[in-house]
Amino acid sequence: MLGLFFVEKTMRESWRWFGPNDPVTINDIRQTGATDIVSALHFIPAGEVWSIDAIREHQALIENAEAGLTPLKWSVVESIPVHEDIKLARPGHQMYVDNWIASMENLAKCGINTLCYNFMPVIDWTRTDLDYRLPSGAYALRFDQEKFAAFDLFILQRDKADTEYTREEILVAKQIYDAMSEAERGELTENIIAGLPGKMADSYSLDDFRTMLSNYSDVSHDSLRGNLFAFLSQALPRAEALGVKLAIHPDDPPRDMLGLPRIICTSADLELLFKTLPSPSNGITLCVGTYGSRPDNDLPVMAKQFAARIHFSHLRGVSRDSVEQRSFYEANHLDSDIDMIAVIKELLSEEKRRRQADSDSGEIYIRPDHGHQMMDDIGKAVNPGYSAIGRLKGLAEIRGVIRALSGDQSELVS
Ligand code: DNO
Repeated sequence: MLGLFFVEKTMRESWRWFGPNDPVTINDIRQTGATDIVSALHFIPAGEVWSIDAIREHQALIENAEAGLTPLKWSVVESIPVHEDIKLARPGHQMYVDNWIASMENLAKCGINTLCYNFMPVIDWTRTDLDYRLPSGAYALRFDQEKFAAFDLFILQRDKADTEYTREEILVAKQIYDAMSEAERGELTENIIAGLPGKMADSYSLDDFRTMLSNYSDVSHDSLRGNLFAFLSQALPRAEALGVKLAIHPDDPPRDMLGLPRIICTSADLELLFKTLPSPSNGITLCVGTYGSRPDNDLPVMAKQFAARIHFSHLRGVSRDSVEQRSFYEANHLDSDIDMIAVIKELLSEEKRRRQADSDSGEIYIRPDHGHQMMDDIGKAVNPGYSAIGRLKGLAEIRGVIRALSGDQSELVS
């Protein structure tokens, strides 16, 4: 009888921890049932080497549990920032490439082998609203294209921005801008250029921001892509030798913005990446919510197409506005525009395939990405998107799906 209830353990449940200042503590995370931690040395400025001592110290904070408590493991790094000079291939950038590789080597020496990173110029992920009220009374993150245009055109007043919007879009943006109070304009600016934890080390004033953007005025998609490939052609051979898996995170939202080229947004972008650099260490973070905020990305299809390249996955749902499809809010993990169950099915099939092939590419780390601010989360200081209860709800739902689908794995892998 007992055998009936035996379910093979699949997918590594991980949880992001921002370090000792994260209001969600390691002991809180332990209670969620997640087994693995996703973290980074956010206090080290972009471009500097992560020393073995600094890594070990952070690792001890995560892994040294009180006797009797379930241990947690720091398994995934998110992220070692890629210095802007590498993205721009500026003279002298080789030092930053060497430092990035040295950090990767030090992490590998400490047993941390899965590494998420991104190649977004200037800004990391971006939202316009950090407390968008849902009908349930909980709060979500939202990207509002019209508000974003109001920021770009009338607050930032970016050079040539008006050539990138239609007349109609400019009119709507102006109405939105006019209706905003000074405080609301300040908050929008803060949210876009200074606020989110993905770019903890970098926040800018409006002037610095304009300067940073102008560095890219002559950088085309092809040249940015060339710079990514040049960086990876140095990092990947070392990663392969060390058994490290690199997992590039998509550009969020996945399209050009603020006149910046963005190059990891679609299946075609990934096809080109792997055609150019087929190394088995060259992989992706399947950020379901990011890719899913474009209507032309079909997530279950992408999960299948790139299955062998997925080392890490952020599970999160988005609902796009019906008319302006570039605007979205972060919906419930299972109820959004994305068929999350179909995505999870693909990930489980891939894990099964790896087990059958006895492949060393191993299990896929997943984490509940972002969560609503709800119940006791409300009113607490949280890193936007990274509240405890909202994420726990997401994890619990995802865990249920995984468990249900894992019961009969014979149907997986078609
Ligand atoms: C947002 C995150 C991003 C991500 C980086 C990865 O919640 O998914 O900040 O950590 O872009 O490099």
